[in-house]
Amino acid sequence: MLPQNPDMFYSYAGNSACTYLCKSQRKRSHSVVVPDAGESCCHPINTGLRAELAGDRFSPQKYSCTMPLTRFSVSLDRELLRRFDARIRRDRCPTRSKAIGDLIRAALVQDEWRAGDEVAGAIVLVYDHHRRDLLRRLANIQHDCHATIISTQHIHLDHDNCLEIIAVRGAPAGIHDLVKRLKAVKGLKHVSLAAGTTGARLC
Ligand code: NI
Repeated sequence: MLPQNPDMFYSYAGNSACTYLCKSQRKRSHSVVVPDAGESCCHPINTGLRAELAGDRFSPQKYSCTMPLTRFSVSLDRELLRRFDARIRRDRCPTRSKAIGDLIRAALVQDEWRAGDEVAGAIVLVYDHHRRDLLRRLANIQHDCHATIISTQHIHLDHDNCLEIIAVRGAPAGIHDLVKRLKAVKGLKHVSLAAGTTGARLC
């Protein structure tokens, strides 16, 4: 079965080629690019596609999921493992393997930022739009950094307060520079950066 409400299905082939398949496209033509037999795929959607399309023009073998997994044993302090398991339960993480994989990916994303690779993320601002000159200053900074900014979303939280989410992509230095310039603006109640990734180097 396919997931209940997927806006977009994700198919992964090899290390670099990603194919996005909209639900509507699938219904129209099934014209999807799928991993060739033997290539890696790492998303559960492939299982769904396999079932969905098995009776159609694609053979199930074309979707065979051959993402290599490696088992390894880890020795940990008992108390450390107990706390880790408690955290997994609290976060409703289904398995230790997933939890460890998430930690590794988070560390690799930090490496991307340190190494100066292309990264992506979001800057969150909260401010009172009545503050004198504030909107003009924010607009000037964002225009100066337009190459880094993908989009900006503005939400009117209440009569006074605004939430602004600035999606960014590019070199970490450029993003940090933008954050510093925003933090220097007087009148902002909150500035934070969610340091994410383009996902291109992760699986
Ligand atoms: Ni507003």
